[in-house]
Amino acid sequence: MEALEIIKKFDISGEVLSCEPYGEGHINNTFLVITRHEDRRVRYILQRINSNLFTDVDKLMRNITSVTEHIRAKLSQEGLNPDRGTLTVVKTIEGGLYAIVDDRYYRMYLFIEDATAHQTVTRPEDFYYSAVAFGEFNRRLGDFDASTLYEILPNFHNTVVRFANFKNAVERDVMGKAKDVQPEIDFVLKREHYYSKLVDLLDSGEMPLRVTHNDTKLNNVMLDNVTGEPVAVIDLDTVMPGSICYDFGDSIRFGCNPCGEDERNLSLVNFRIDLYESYLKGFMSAVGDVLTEVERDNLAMGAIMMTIECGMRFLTDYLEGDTYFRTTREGQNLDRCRTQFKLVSDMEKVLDQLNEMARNIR
Ligand code: ADP
Ligand code: GN1
Ligand code: MG
Repeated sequence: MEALEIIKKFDISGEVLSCEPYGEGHINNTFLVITRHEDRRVRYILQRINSNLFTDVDKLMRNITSVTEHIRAKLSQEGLNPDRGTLTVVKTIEGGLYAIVDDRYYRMYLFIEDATAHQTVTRPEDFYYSAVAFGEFNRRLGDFDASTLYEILPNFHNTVVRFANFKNAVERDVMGKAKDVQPEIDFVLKREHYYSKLVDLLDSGEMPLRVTHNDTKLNNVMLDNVTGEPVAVIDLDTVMPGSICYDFGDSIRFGCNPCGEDERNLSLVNFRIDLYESYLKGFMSAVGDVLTEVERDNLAMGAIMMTIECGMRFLTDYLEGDTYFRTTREGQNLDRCRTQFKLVSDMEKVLDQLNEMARNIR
C-alpha cells in the first residue's frame, strides 16, 4: 500500500486503519488518515502539496510553522486551547516539517475534531462565526513581523497582474476556446478601471499592508459542531503580506453565494446582502479598532475585486486547459467563472448600500 509508505514517514503511533481522499480543496490533495492507538481512533490530515504551484515547500512549511506558533502563543494568552485553535504540523520521524516520497511532497496535520469546514452557508450564524474566526485571525497576526514571512506566491492578489495574465491567455488561446466565451472576456475587459484600485492604495501607503490569509473561503475555517463557534482557521498556504480587504472580500465572494462555486443555473446565484451584513457584524466585532478608515471604505470594493479576480482566474484556467484549479468535469472552470461574474454584477448594483453598511456597522 503506497499510502502506508508515506504515512510511515510521520511521527505517529498506532495502526493505520484507512487513508481516503477528503475535502473539497482545489489545490492540494487531501486525505483523511485513521489510526488506532490504544483502543482510540486517532485521525490525521495528510496532504500531498501541490508542488507545481508551491515550488519551495521548505519555505512554505516554515511560513506555516511560524504563523501557527504565533497564533498558538496568542491563544494561550487568551486562555484558549492552542491545540485546537490552529493547525498542528505532525513532524516526520526525522523531525522534518514534510516528507518527500517519489519526488512528491507530503505534510501531516492533527485532525481538528468535532468541527466542520462548511461548503456553503446553510445557517446565517455559521457565516457570522466564520467572520469572527477570520477577524480574530487578522487581529492575532496584527503584530506578526511580515518581513519574516516568505512571499510564497508573489502578486497573489495583485489584480493588475492577474488581468495581464488573463489577456495573455486570451491572446495565446492555446485550446482554441476564446471564441466561445466572448461575453465573459468582454465582462473582464470592461472593468479594467477597477483592477488597480486596491494595489494603488497599498503602493501609496494609504492602506496598510498587513499579514493576511488571502484565501478566506468558508471551507477554510472550522466551526464547532455543537456551538457553531469558531475553532480554527486552516489552509495557511497563502498567508502573506496583503490587504485586509482581500480577506474580507474573499469571504464575501464565497459565502454570499447561496450555491456552489460551480452552479450552472445562474438564476439561483444571487448575492445575499443579508449574509453580507452578518459577515460584516462578525468581522467588525473581532477586528474592531485596528481597521483604518481607508480599509473600512474599501471593504465592499474588496468583495467586488476578489470576485472579479477569482472569476478572471477561473476563465484564464479554462482558456489554458484547466491546469491550475482541480476540475471534475468538462467546463467546470467556465461555470465557476460565470457564478463569479453574476455575483459581481449583483454587487455592483448595490455598491453604495454595501459601503454604507460598512460605514455604519460597529
Ligand atoms: P486546499 O488548499 O486544497 O483547499 P485545505 O488545506 O483547505 O486544502 O484542506 C481541504 C479540506 O480538508 C478543508 O476544507 C477541510 O475540510 C479539511 N481539513 C484540512 N485540514 C484539516 C484539519 N487539520 N482538520 C480537519 N479537517 C481539515
Ligand atoms: C483555491 O486552496 P483552495 O481550494 O482553498 C485558490 C484560491 C481561490 C479558490 C477558489 C492557492 O483555494 O485562491 O480563491 O481556490 N487557492 C490558491 O475556490 O490558488
Ligand atoms: Mg482550502
